[in-house]
Amino acid sequence: MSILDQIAQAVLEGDEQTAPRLVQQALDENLPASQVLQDGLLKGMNEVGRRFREGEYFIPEVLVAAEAMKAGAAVLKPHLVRAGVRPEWTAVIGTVQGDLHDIGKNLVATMLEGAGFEVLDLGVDVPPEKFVAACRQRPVHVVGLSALLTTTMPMMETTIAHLKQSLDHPPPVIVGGAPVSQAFADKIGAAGYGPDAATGAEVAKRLCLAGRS
Ligand code: B1M
Repeated sequence: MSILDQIAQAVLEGDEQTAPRLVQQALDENLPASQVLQDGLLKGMNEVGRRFREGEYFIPEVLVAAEAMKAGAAVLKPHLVRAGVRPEWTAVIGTVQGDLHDIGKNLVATMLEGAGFEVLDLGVDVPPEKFVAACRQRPVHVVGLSALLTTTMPMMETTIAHLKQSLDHPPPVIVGGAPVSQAFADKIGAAGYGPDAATGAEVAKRLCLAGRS
């Protein structure tokens, strides 16, 4: 079994010790961090999702898999974030109210740091008022909203509306998460959409550059 398949397997088995050790081994073997993420950790997590959907896995298995994925991602993080980049912009990010999924959001935060952002991560289950309060505390250049449940997607629209109503200069909002699409982003008045973490960070950077010119 290749090292990447072993990493995916460690996530599937929820092995919080083995996943980070194998990630380190893959990096030591000079595999690119993005490939370790995509073909190792995320491959395992996608299979977890399939098994959950098919009723082969239940919440306890999904939770331990999520912990193994997080432990592996923590080893990858410094390799995904370019060293020595001074933050040029500030991003506020969070998973919207009612939603507790944070793995994708954490990856987006990591990619934003790599793209030159200082990131204020508000965590999960974040009410609209908390996003507004964070934007009042300091100059914020972009807000990122994540949602993994079809039932919490409408909270993205509520949050955007709240930001627009409450702030004189609301920052642009980017949205993402498995059930979110470009069409949905357009419909709710988001400035951008990221189908994955890397694209999300690119879109955020593009919006900031456009705002500067
Ligand atoms: Co949940 N869950 N879950 N879950 N869970 C899903 C999302 C689900 C699709 C599983 C399924 O049925 N197949 C399903 C949602 C169905 C739907 O609404 N259509 C589901 C459900 C139903 C639930 C519960 C309701 C289950 C229950 O209690 N009956 C419950 C809800 C709790 C709540 O939030 N209130 C629940 C709970 C949980 C756990 C707590 C057990 C755990 C979360 C642990 C954690 O996050 N700390 C969990 C997990 C792990 C999953 C799956 C298996 C994996 C999600 C994940 O982390 N994927 C998931 C099935 C699946 O997606 N395959 C599932 C990996 C992650 C890297 O991908 O988050 O999509 P993702 O992020 C990607 C992109 O979407 C994008 O970038 C990331 C990397 O490329 N992205 C952005 C994400 N946010 C972005 C923001 C951006 C830009 C890009 O800009 C700001």
